Amino acid sequence: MRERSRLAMAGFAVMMAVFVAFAGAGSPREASAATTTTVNMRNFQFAPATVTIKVGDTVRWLNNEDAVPHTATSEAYPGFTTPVIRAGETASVTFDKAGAYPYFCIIHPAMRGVVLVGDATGAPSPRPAAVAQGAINLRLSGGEEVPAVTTPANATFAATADATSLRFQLQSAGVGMTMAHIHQGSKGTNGPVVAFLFGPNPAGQNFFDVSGTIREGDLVGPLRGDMKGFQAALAAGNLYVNVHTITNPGGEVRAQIPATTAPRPPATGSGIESTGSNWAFYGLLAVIAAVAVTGGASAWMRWGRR
Ligand SMILES: [Cu+2]
Repeated sequence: MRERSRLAMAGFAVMMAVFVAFAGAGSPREASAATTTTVNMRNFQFAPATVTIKVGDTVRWLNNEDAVPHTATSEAYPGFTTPVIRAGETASVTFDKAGAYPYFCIIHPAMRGVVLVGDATGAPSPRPAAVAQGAINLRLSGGEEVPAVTTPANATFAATADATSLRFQLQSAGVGMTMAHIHQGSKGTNGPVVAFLFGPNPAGQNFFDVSGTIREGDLVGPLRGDMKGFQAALAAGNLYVNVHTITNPGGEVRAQIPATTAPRPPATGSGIESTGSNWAFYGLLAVIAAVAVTGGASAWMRWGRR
């Protein structure tokens, strides 16, 4: 009897051991246990730029810079965004749906990455083409809004005016951007729209890069069909560039076009002449980027002007 019960107990122990081992190795729950993958933000890059995870896994971004803040923000709106991650800090996002999630840093839009969840495939979106240099070169900020807006969103506006038109490129990064305009108004005041730069896209998007030419027929509002009035407002420093978002429909980032950058009569032999070729070059880059981005599974991307 004693021998028997010992054998029985040994047999039971072996069975339990086998069961536990099997359960540990083979149960679906154990196999799909959620994991966390770390992406470093370092030297203005996401490293690795591409991560592949399972549904339910988490990506944790770690800012390894000495001082520079970053975000990880999906190109699609609403998608996801981390808060601003300062040096030494982390932020995490858990992905509950399979798919490819291209993302970027709102503060440094050339930083590009992609999270592939499940069987999704893809690559980070191409970096945006550089912003052209014009006679007017502005960086938009929330601080210039009236009242001021606290936001990591930012935009870069370059333009060159002549007597009959204004050529521009506007590159903007923010959450849920719907429209961008030139408004009439002095610094510290809000005024009406006089020209469209981007949108309207009521659905919102988190990045856009548009370029175009505003001519007399494009002017609206109080300056409708009035290029002379537009030029006068430009010369007086009475125009500003404004990007609107779903969160801040009155404007998220803004920059006044200073009077000092108003168009001058074309000076012979001035450096301005050479900007023509730059515009053509950057325009081509922008078109290539646009085709690449819109062709690359980014159905949310819309273009306000052609
Ligand atoms: Cu950044």
